Amino acid sequence: MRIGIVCYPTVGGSGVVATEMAMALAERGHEIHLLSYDRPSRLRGGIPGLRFHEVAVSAYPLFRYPPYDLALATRMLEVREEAKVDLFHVHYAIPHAVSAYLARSMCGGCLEFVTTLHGTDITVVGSDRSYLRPTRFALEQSDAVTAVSRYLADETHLVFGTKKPVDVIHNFVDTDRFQPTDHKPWHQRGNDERIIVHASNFRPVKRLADVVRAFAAIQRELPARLLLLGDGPDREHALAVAGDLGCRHKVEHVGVRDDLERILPEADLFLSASQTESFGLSMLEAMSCGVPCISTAVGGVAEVIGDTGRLVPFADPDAMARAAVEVLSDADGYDALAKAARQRAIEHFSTDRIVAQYVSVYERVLQ
Ligand code: GMT
Repeated sequence: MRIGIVCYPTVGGSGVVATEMAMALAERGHEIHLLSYDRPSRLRGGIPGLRFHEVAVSAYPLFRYPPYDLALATRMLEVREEAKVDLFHVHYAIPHAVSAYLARSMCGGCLEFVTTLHGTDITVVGSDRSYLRPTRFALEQSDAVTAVSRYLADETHLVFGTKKPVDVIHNFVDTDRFQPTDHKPWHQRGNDERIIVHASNFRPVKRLADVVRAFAAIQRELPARLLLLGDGPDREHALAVAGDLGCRHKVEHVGVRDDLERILPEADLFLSASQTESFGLSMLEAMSCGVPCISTAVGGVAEVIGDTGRLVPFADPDAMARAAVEVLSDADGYDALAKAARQRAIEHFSTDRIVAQYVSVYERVLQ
């Protein structure tokens, strides 16, 4: 198939999923055209059958907000004409699904498109009504809609009041790239300091300060160090909280890294304190490395970690700390969880399994 994939290029999960999809499809013999306003950070060069098309948005003094959605619709049409793509797959509804609808209307219905919902494209419109109507319209016009969790599919019906069928296709992980190394777990190391990790874009929804509060309580009970992977608006606040709680010297801000597969296997535990999380891709990457997760019980997280980690109430760092201390104090229980996490990633979320589900949606649309 010839497929156009549209995504955000940034470190956010939807861009990661779309880019990994593009590479996986190209490696399976499909011709892939990836469209975005910048080169996605996960995109590796030199993959035969995969081309990146930049969407340029011209600045003009009159435009306080340059109309990216129009530039994208135009670029989609150009790619359709040049490369004869069979269909477009847009990741994140706002504004990509609207641009796809516009491109299709401009060519008299010459193209099909599939929209994948990732999270805040639905949950944000629940609170910001200015995006609701065009997004609902574009979803209803999509040839197929998928969501990355059952939770998000249900939320879509609730927020939009639409009956549009939504296929649930979970996110996936490259279980060969993200795999355990010969790094030993805490109880087999000479130094029994537990390595705890968190990875995100440090936006308010991630509640980074709650991760730090939980860590502060953990390290009062056990020797531990916290690695913060990523960056974003809440970094300084969270580090200040670590200072206030007297554990700043045990918290390391590692920053944005593109070699997570090297760092995650060195961790003993992953913490997530999100307020909402439709899936939680970085938790899946940790699980694939054999790292158990403790997360707030929100959104679609239970669908990801199942019984291979622990879920705690939202905004309760003490409960998170208690769960972590329990997990990090029982060597046998810990090993069983780590093994189960890796096994779950392989059985339910492998690239082969999930990419095949998307391909069957494409085939259905193109019938
Ligand atoms: O909403 C965001 O945080 C951004 C969004 C994205 O596009 O990067 O993340 C969402 O999509 C990810 C990939 O499907 C999911 O793993 C995240 O759980 C989801 N984030 C939220 O729901 C908050």
